[in-house]
Amino acid sequence: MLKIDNYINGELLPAKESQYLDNYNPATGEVYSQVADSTASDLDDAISAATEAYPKWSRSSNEERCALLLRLANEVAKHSEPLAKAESQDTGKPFGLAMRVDIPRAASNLQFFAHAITQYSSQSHSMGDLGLNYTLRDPLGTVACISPWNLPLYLFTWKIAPALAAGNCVIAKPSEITPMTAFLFSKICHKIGVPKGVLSILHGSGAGIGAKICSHDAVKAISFTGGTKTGASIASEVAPSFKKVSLELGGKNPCLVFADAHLEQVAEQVVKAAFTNQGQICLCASRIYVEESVYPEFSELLVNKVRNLKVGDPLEPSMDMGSLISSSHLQKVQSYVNTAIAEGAEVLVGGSKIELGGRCVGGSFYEPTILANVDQKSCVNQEEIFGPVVTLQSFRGEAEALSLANDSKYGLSATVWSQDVGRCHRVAKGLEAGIVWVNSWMLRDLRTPFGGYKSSGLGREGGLEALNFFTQSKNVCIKY
Ligand code: TXE
Repeated sequence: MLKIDNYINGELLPAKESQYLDNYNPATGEVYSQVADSTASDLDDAISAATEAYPKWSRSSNEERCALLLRLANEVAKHSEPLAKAESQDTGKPFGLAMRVDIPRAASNLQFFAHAITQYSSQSHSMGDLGLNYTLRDPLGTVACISPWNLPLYLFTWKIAPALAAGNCVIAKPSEITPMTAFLFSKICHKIGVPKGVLSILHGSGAGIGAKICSHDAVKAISFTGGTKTGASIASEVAPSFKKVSLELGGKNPCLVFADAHLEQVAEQVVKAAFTNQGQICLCASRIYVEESVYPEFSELLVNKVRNLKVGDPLEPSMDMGSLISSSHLQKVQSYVNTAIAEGAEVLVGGSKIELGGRCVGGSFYEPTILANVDQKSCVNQEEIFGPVVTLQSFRGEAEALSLANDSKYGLSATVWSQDVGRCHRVAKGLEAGIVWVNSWMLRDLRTPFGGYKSSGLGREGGLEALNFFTQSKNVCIKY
């Protein structure tokens, strides 16, 4: 059976203590590979390699780092098909989605920061005849990039690219649930000759090697994406060490549909926003609020479109949705639906596991689900389900729409659908969310700051914010 090894000091190496975890294909329920469960001794080797590589790498030119990242981007693009297949096998998402979104975005993450670093500038402040100040931005040293299972290579490169571009050495840990694309990426790094020690990819459990990476003295910053609980535990663990921490956490994202929206088109878009990747994207819309006057019409439109979604074998090109990430995650999703029903909610569509035959007989497939009459304060409306389950309710006027949308401990993203320009600006201003889409969803400009309000995270990724996170500034003041 294929073993997914670590990438340390430019080499693909087995876990030193030969510990491996089973790696499942969630669409079939079968173990299809084994992933290294790294220990402290693997980490020591990665840290030593990074420490040795840092002096030369941190002094390399922006142009050198740009060229390396562009070579990585080109190789990722050239290997889109095997990477997309691996992504689909690891996550259960449709192969077509990985080909259309995940892998191209992984390549564009690398490209974006390759170019961004060549335009990265700092400031100077003149004090007239008295003197001059100028700001230098230096890399931090060895940094940690820890990514989750839902968009494996997409979020892995989203962190690694700016960290490397800024001149840091990186220790990256992908989710132990979806390690395959990171493994194939490490083979690409080996092939193109990423300088030894500049990037290490350590596999293994979060509570195990993940925690060890974060708490290691040599690690100067942590860029983390994952659950809010995990983010909180990492932040509390490392607080005494004054490491920089960026946390991209969960969301419970509202979607506001006003009466003047083009309801047919918006219903189409809301289905995408709610059920892409089986609803396992932190930016997915999970609370749909519809202006009362059009609630009956819109809910019928939405239910009919969701009924037509095809759920099945992720390798089938015609599939809209594949498998959830695991059977335990499916049980978590089902538990929320059961709670909603017990509280008196109405299941407008979905609500059950899908049993498939053939190679997917052991898979974790779940019906896209819309729940109505869910109390605003119910855990179903307040907690992140992270699956293909949305709630649907009406509102009267902008004030109530905002009050409902903002009634959450999360504040990651929000979507607003209306043809009234003034209203769109007013509502966007009033939403407590780090990312607001108006008449669109997931339209991304990588230059923009990315991150959440409230319990959705700490810090910002994307664009210059990411380069600022992975550098430290020094102000030099010279008296004439
Ligand atoms: O995240 P975890 P998981 C949410 C979503 C999901 C929940 C858990 O609700 O159900 O988080 O998902 C590593 N020190 N999101 O299990 O456990 C772990 O190995 C260091 C939203 O994926 O937080 C993995 O690599 N590392 C999110 C990564 O952290 C630790 C996307 C994420 O694992 C660690 C994914 C520790 N103590 C899930 N514990 C988003 N915002 O997109 C775990 N890890």
